[in-house]
Amino acid sequence: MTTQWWKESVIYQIYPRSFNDSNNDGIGDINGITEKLDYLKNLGIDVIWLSPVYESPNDDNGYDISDYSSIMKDFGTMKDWERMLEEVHSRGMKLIMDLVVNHTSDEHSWFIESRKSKDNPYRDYYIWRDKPNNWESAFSGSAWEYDENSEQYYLHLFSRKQPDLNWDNRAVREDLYSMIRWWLDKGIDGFRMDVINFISKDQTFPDGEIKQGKQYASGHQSFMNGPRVHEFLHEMKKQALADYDIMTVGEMPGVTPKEAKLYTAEEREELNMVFHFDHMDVDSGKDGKWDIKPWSLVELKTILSKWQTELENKGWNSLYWNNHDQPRVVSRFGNDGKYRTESAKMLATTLHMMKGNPYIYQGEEFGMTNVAFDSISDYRDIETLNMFHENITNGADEKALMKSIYQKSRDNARTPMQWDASPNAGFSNVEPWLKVNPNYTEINAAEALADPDSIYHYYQKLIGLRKKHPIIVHGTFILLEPNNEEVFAYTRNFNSEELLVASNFTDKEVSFRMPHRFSGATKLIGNYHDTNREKLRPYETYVFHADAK
Ligand code: TEU
Ligand code: CA
Repeated sequence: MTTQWWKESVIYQIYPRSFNDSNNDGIGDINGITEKLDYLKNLGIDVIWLSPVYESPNDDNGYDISDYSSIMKDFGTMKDWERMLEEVHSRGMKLIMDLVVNHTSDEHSWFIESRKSKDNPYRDYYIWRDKPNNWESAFSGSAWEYDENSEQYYLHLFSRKQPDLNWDNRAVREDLYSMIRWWLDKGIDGFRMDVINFISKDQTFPDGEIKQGKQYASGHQSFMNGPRVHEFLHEMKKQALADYDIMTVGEMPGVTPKEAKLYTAEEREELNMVFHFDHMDVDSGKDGKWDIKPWSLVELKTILSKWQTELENKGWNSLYWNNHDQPRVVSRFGNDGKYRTESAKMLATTLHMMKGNPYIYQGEEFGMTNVAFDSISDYRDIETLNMFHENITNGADEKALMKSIYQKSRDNARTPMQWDASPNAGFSNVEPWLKVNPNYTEINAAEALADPDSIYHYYQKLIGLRKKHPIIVHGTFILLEPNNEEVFAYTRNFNSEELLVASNFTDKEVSFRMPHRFSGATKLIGNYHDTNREKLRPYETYVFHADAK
């Protein structure tokens, strides 16, 4: 019998490598997470999403798994993991793990076998062809790698050390389902599923269309939301997930609201919710994420509003600004200088008052910002490094590349958690695997905990509101003033209650007249000042609650 306990939950994502280093080897670890569980409980977190901690050679920091049922040595032992789970549950919190089954590491035993020969029993666990097509890898270069030994090419949508599994092979699915049940039997509370809408490929592997000036094509139309993806997810639900009272969220680059309804409609028995990427592309030009363009609030709120209204009563949204792949939102859509605190609170309010589950990424709760390391040698992310070296080879200007990296590199999210103002931000006693953001002396958890007016305490209040007011979980969403380029305002309606949420996304005072029906409403949160209720200060935000009863 599965309930829907997760619908009211606030989820916190931990990127273990950068969270807390308990044994001073410069790398975050599981015992380091256990040390910080009270910090998360006090914030009001219900569910922890733990990025991969399985055995991995770390080509993509754990998203390249070489053994699904053992813990990466850098992170600790299975005993450490079991103790952490016990401590999470003893605090009334839940844990979901990261399920990375579109691909494995090339050091996984299945791939080691598969590449031995064309007639090896594991050959068809992966995707081998005599000739490559023209698809590009997400991490630069061709999506196919030639294997000298067995004289064929294998597909890797990500790094060449992340060969794609062949989900069209039932044996692969059966092995994965038993691994999933093995983890669920250990007592976890669900999964975040990595690029799970990529698992079904058009088996003819057609060439894509190569854009002007590019060497490769994107194969997106052949593997995003592919021909058998719903069949596979429904089968996974029935054969691996249905007996457990858990939550599932699918990470789905390129998913549309129409597709999302198919993935998350309860009666279809696939997933509970999905992460879409539409709002993460508003500052990307036609050449993708590194081709940065100015973003527009009207475009951002139109996208978020579309997802709110299209999934109403037909699916379920996950709400996020940040994760380990995205730059820090206070630098991206807020103001990480003069108005860092105000804009972080404004962004949090805008997101948390919408319908769906809000996700908080480590450090977001006290306004950690992007980083700008002097040299490319300070960066670690494979996506960033491959893009840099590929473009330098093609004669790109280093300064321009570094500017794109400062705004979009995934390492912006992966600098060590800033716990306090002590050396290495209290993350470790030694130089960490990735440098700490130098602003840790002013921006850290200790400082935020000590300041009642901090971003941290504001997040605590926001999460508290969700527990108190069912309208936040269940109310319908209506966007106000869709063409207002400065203010993102919307209402939520539930029975006789109504919420008004208004946020000034600019560093100027702007006019925004509160609808008259809220004149007698109660302010739930926000440092609102204007008694005439017609102006918003820079990055000011508020939530008013009207109850027609
Ligand atoms: O990311 C999927 C994905 O689409 C990424 O390529 C993301 O869009 C890109 O990095 C944004 O710059 C998942 C994981 O979240 C990511 O960390 C992994 O690198 C990737 O899959 C492969 O497992
Ligand atoms: Ca460590």
